[in-house]
Amino acid sequence: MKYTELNSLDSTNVPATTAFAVKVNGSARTVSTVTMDATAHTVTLKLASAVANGDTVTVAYTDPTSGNDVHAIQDDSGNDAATLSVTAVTNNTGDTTAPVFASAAVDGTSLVMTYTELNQLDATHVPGASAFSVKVAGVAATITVPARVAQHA
Ligand SMILES: [Ca+2]
Ligand SMILES: [Ca+2]
Repeated sequence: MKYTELNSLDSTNVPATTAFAVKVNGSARTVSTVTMDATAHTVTLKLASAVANGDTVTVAYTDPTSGNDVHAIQDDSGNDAATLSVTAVTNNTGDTTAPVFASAAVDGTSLVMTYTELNQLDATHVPGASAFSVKVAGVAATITVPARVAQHA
């Protein structure tokens, strides 16, 4: 979370972990620690368990009271940041799950192999035709066109 502030954020009197509500795919995820980088104006929440690639993540923050609190997201002068309602979080967690072969079908000269994959397949770095071996009625067939990767359905 990044805040705009002319001065430094107060990295000493940080809010309690319970002031934050993080949800992963709609389920609450425990916040273990809260740290603040005074000059970068960032509040970093460490989560009890890791978020996976493709998960939908939201964050919310509740200012402890409407008055001036000792422990809050605040600047060096003690001015508290406002309550933040449920806000979408950009998920930068990398994809470490490989595509899995699902099925193959042929229609005339087009042989289509379908893979299951949460994200898009890489249509730029495709394998060469030599990576494939196709037999028709037990006889090796020539693959004349480079393999083409299309978006999965
Ligand atoms: Ca307050
Ligand atoms: Ca304050």
